[in-house]
Amino acid sequence: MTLEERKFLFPPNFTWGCATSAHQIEGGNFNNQWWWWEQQPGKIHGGDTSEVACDHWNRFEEDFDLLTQLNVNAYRMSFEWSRIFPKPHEPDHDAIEHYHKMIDTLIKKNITPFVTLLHFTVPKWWHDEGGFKNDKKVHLDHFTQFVELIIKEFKEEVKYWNTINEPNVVAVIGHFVGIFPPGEKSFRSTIKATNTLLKMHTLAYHRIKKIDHASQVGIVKNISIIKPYRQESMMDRIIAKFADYLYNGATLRSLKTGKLFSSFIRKWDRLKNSLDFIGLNYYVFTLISRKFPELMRVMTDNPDPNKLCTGLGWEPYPEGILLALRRIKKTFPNLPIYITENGIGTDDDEWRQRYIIDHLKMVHQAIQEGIDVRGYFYWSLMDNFEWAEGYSSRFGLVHVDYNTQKRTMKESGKLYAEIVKDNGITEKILKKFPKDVYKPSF
Ligand code: IFM
Repeated sequence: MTLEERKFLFPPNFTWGCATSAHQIEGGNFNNQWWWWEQQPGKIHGGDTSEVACDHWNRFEEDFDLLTQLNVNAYRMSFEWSRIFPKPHEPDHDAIEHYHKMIDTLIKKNITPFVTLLHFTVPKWWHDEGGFKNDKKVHLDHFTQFVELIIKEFKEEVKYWNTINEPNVVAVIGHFVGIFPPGEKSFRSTIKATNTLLKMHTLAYHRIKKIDHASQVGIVKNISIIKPYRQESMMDRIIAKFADYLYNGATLRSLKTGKLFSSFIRKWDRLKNSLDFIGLNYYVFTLISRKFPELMRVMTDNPDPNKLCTGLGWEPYPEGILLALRRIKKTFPNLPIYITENGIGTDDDEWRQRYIIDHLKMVHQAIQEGIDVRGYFYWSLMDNFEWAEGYSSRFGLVHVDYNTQKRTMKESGKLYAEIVKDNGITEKILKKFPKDVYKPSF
């Protein structure tokens, strides 16, 4: 095949964007459960907090100019529930007004907003009422009230809604692995939280469609390629299967069948058919072993120094995004898919460039196979507060100096802008990055 032929062009009207979430960039979110979690010693790398984060709340105009420089036609962001309802039933109209200004700024720039309604954070008062382990109607009604208010406010401007970001991560990392709030290690709580999140998704989906039938509503699902650490160990193979079900399979199955997690008969009213599209967040593969105290690891315990391994220890696996897309297609043959996140947390910006190219090639292949991928959002627009990892891991296309809040476009940002402008990876880019570099360790 000649270089000329090896162009990876995407369909016309392909959605190109980048993604963020409110708590990770805005700063000043003191009314949610993450802020409470950050105050507890030892929970966040280096004792970092989200107090200022990227000060995006005050700098959004400057940040949205960066989107223009990146040539993107879409932007995925979240609205912070705890800003809008710092107290139950009492919306903060200034906060709503502020989000209006943000959305209007995007629209003036011809950038389509994709808004997430729940990206990990919930109001602290809601968390104190039992958070995701409480599925009583009166508790879930608070979320529905938030959703209803938001949709009524923004239905003219926002047509793409993500209900919940990564319900499996919220459930598993918060309730089974225990490094996100509420910090539990309980299988029972994990099941309960998964089911509550699925119920919240269902309630949100139908409420949005009732108010604005034309809007497109999806959920954002993180899929990791889960492998046994020791292929020869039957125990590792068994628990890898279990972990795959817990992390990947359970939510997909519930969304498809309408049956709640761990229930073979209990259907939740209207969960089935509650998607207009599905969002895929894909990053890495995960190794599972009885040897690991935490069971699941997104890293090798003895990384080969010749392999690419990020600051977080994550070892990229581009082919995994294709496998994840095929899995979604198999589960939901007719649903459009958006890649709502894909990215790498590293200070080595050349890796980021290779990561983007290698993953986009796989996305391109998926489209060739007939998988209906409508868009790709790089995570993240800029370096930000990476939850339990604090500021130690930089995912941005734009560098943020946390002392001065100065933003600087990285080389990867420039590359992404070129890819977006060309609607794909051209010969010129391929010449610069001629070969794939990642070979996974399993
Ligand atoms: O930063 C997170 C994001 O909030 C959810 N998906 C994974 C990203 C990288 O860890």
